[in-house]
Amino acid sequence: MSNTIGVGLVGYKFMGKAHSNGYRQVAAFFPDVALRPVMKAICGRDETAVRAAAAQFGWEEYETDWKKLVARDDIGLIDVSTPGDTHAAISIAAAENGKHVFCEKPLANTLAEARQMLDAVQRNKVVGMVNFNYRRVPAVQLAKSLIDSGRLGTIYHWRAVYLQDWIMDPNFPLVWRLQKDAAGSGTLGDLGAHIIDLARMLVGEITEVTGLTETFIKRRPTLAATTGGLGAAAGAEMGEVTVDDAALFLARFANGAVGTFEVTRFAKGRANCNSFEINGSKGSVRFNLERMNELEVLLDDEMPDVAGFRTVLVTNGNAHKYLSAWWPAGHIIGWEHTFTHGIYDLLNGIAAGVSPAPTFEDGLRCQAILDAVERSAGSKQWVEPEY
Ligand code: SOE
Repeated sequence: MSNTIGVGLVGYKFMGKAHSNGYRQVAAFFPDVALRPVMKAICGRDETAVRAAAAQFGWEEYETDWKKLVARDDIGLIDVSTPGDTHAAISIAAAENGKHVFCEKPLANTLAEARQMLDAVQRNKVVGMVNFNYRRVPAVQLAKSLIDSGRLGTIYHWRAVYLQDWIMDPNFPLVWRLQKDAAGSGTLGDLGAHIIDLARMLVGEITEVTGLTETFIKRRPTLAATTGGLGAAAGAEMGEVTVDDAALFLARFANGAVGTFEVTRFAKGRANCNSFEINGSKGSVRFNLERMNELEVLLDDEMPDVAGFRTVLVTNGNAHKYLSAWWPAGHIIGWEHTFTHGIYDLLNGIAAGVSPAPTFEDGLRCQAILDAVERSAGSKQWVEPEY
């Protein structure tokens, strides 16, 4: 029987639900996990709603004040699943109280906040991990192992898009993700952060960027109510959209590769298309989250008459990290599993006293790139990230 750690989760909506599921599943499917999470308390300001969430997701108790949560003696890990404007305050307070921190992406709303957050976890010698969950899709891991073992050769191109369409209706209201004060930025931070993180993991560090951002619908009805997931009901007033609806940028990598990034919530028909292609001197890979158990692979070592992309079904049991924990080969997994994989690595990291990647340092580097893209969009120049 492994040791346990008390967990306190701030946020009970979309991400709170996804993270709760991860804590519930992890020890059942990964019995070797070094620390078993005890779901002590979930926290939110609306008492009726957070009480219902505690019961629904399986938390022992609830709190309505995160300051109380981060001070509790029975809690060793604070999970920050709130909008970006509270990431810094909660994470820093948690670290100052000696708690390990698991924070939703992007790490912060500004580069300055990200620096303070990294400093807080380092100074207090606690584990800090950012939930860039797509790192732990088995097909993405397969792409990484092909790159790391040299089978794609020298990497020349990174080409990534993250496309959604859930706010195309002009009557869709001003949810927090459309307000700069709450979210920091729009598609750039929400979706761009994911593909920046994947690019850093798969290709390497980014040295300069040039980009643009656009807001297609500048005024929307104010928010009357959230209705679950990303859904929301519109009120009667109108308000200003203060973030980007789309962002595009070019990048140069330290290793000589070049990349393109495009993110939007206005790609009609694309619900959650997080996709990249990588081209190397000896091969290429292509991934699309909408077919997340597959990786398209082309390798030079094929017979010329049958050479071409092949679609690899990434489900073969022990061959890939994480998969053997779930089901027999051929029984595919889904989006929610990526959260459990991250939580598994997080708990093992805490037991070993090591922050698993993506660390707060990774979160800071991603934030520096987001910041550089925004500066470049303003100046219409190439800009270097301020790491
Ligand atoms: C909404 O755009 C959203 O839920 C993001 O916030 C998530 O990070 C992404 O994984 C899916 O889309």
